[in-house]
Formats: sequence, C-alpha cells, structure tokens
Amino acid sequence: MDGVPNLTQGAIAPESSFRYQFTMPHPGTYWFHPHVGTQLDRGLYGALIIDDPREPLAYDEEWVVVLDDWLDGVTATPPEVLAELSQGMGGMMMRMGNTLMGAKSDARGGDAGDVYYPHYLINGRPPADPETYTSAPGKRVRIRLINAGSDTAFRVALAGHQLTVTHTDGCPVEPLDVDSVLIGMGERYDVIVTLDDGAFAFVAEAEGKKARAFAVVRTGPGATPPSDITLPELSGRLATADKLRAKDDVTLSRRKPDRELTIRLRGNMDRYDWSLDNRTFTLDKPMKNPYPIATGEGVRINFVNTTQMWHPMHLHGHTFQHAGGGPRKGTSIVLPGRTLTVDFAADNPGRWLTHCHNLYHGEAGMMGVLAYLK
Ligand SMILES: [Cu+2]
Repeated sequence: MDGVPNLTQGAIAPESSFRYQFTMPHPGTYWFHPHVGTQLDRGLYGALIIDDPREPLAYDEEWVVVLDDWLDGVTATPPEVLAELSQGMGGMMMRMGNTLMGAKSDARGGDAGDVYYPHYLINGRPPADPETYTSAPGKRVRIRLINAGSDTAFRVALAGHQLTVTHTDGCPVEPLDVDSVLIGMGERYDVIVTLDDGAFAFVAEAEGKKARAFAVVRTGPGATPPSDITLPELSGRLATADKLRAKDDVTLSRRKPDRELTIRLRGNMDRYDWSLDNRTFTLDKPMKNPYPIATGEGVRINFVNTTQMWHPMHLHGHTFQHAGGGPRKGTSIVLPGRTLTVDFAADNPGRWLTHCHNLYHGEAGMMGVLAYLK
C-alpha cells in the first residue's frame, strides 16, 4: 500500500494512527506525503533518505535540500486556490487573485505555473532568513535535492561551483558535470560538489516565476551574499532528465514491450480541465476506468502532451526508464507538445496511480490508475 485512499488503503482518519512496515529495497533520496486533497501544499511531507550499506560514492558529508512553494496562511489556503483555479480563467500575463497567468518558462516552454506563491523556501526558510550550510574548503558534499513544491519547478545552482549529478529519484546515473539542475515537482536529484573557500549563494530559481529560494554555503570568512545576487551558473550547462543515462545496474533489459500504452495529457489553464485521455477521474471512484497491465510484462508508456504546459508525470509502485537508455526515474517532466516514452517492468501486482505531480493538476483530474489484470 502506498497511501492512496480508496485505491490501496483507507485514508488515516483524524486522530487515529496507521503503522507502515516495509523493507527498503533501494538506497537513495526519497520523500513521503499524503494523497488526500491539497494537504501536500500545506507542508505535510518529509524527506526519506535511505543509506546504502555499501555506498559506492566517495563524499565527506551530505546536505538534504527540500524546496517548496508556500502560500498557506499568507495569501490563501490551498483549498481556496484549487476552488479559484477550478472556476477557470482566460487572460493575459498577470496575477488574478492567487492565479498566475502567462508565466513563461524558458527551459520548459509554455506556461511555467498556474499559482501565485508569496514565498519560495529552502528547508522551510525564506530568502530573508536563509539556512546557512557550514563546512570547510575542499569538502566533497552530496546535496540531496527534493522538490516538494506543488506548482513550481526550480533551477538550482551554487555560486562559483560545478555540480556533478549522480542520481535522480533515488536511481544512479552516469555522472554528469553541470552548472545548474532543473527539478520538477516530485523529482529528486543528487549532486556532488567540492566546496571552495568563502561564502556562496545557493539559489533555487522558481522557473518562469521571477522569484527564488535562497540559502548560504559557508566554508570561511567573507560577506554573506545577497539573496538577489546574479548567478551565471543559472544560465550555464543545465541538467535535465533527457541528458542523463542510467547506470548499468538500474538499466532495464532491452526487449520489445509486451504492452504499449499511449496516455494523452489533456486540458488547459482557462478551463482547468486537466485529465489523462479526457477521462474524468476522482479518488472517490478511482477504479472507474483503469489502464490494464499484467504481471511479468514489459510495459511501455507514451505520455503524449497535447497541452500548452509541462507536466511532471509520476508512476506509483514502480520506477520507469526513459526509452533508449535514459535515466531510471519515478517522476519525469513531459514538455508541451512533446511525447515522453518510458518503459517499466510490471513486477508489483496491484492498483497504482499515475498522475501529474502538479498538485492542482492532479486534483483537477490529471490522474489515472494502472491496474494489474487478475
Ligand atoms: Cu500537470
């Protein structure tokens, strides 16, 4: 069970408890959150870091960096935002209430996000009161990036440093040296950095929203950099999932898929009618119209994005691999007008959600179920 109400278990009732007991088959950077309404955007989540008893990477220390977009109790509540979005709006580039119109993303293409957030946070802190990560020159640090946001992709960089990407969504990739990393909602990236001497800005730019989250990395004396500092790294070599290759030990065996599903991402901002294949979906009746799969199959999914916006598509119960030797992942961005093809091994019988990890898209209906045939 994975916490999805009416699909794998009942929701945990108010003032009651539920004990999950499970073994951890894979080390890596994970997180957990509820699947009930808009609770995720109220901060109900946590990081889950699984150490590897035979860790192959060499590093001195690690820093868990949780990114979030925050509005609850400041400009609105998440249910109010969902209600406002659901009314649908047409418009130009402006903020209308809590709805963001016309925010454009360079790297993603199309609309950057739907929701206006007053704050962007690193480990729960805004740029005016940043976290300081203190270390020493020459230390090799494994930074575990988690995007716990609901409607925001972040472009992450550390001033004056190169980042080496080693994992995404818990799975190892061939190391890639970059200047910045783009991380969608639900995604994780692990990067290794060798620290220089001084005080450095650590920036997570809210992609297309003209705002940022900010922290400081300090290894020596020097003035604390201002939060609005310009970072050339943010426009340098950018890591995106399509540039990564899976390590051999997580590469799926190559074979012709036994089953191929084509799932069309549908909907638009004006009508706020996000869906998979125009199927209406609610978690009250999740088994209304599932996609069938069967145990033992190699399954291929073509996520066809017919919309004007990017969507971080997530599959429960499995990790997939980008076709053609790309990264093994749990959540991947599908760009507007593009198709993302992924493969996975159907080795975990049950009923599993696949959905957009934009919380408001998911709640509007951009969800579906992959159900194993009996
Ligand atoms: Cu979406």
